[in-house]
Amino acid sequence: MASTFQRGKVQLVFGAMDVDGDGVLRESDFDALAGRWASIRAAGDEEHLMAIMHGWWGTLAERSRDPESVTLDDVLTVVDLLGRTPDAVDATAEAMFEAIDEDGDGRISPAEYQRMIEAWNGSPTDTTAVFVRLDADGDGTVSRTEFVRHWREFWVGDDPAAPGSHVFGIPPAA
Ligand SMILES: [Ca+2]
Ligand SMILES: [Ca+2]
Repeated sequence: MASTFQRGKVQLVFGAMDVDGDGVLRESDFDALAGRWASIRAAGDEEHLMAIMHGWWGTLAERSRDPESVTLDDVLTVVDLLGRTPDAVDATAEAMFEAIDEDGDGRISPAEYQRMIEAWNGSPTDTTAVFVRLDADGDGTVSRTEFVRHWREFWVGDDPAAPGSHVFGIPPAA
């Protein structure tokens, strides 16, 4: 079962994915999110991004009570399942890393990270402070290893102080 903090964390990302704001996730939300992200990217790889976002949608929809619309409780159920299958979490981390790393140099730059957050939030966001914490070794970029660790923390962990808890912004404290 998810703790209050975990629920708040997932609610934050759920709100970002619910682009039309009707309280459930539909395939159209993922199309809109991918479109919004593609439109501000330097990469110009809309198809690749669409494929990744549809992968996400598939993961959620196939475990949802109604495969056409996914509720917050459905997402929490998926998160619960992911917590018991570390390989599945790592697979989504790899896919997300590929999506964020627009220029494919194997590192997430501050600008790449900011574009991801702004696409997901749908508004300008100052990501400087969070990025510094995500860049654990302080080399100015988030490596694949750093990202996978944060991603695991975000979906499986329950520590409000962990940098990984802030991958999608600052969730409400427990
Ligand atoms: Ca990069
Ligand atoms: Ca780093």
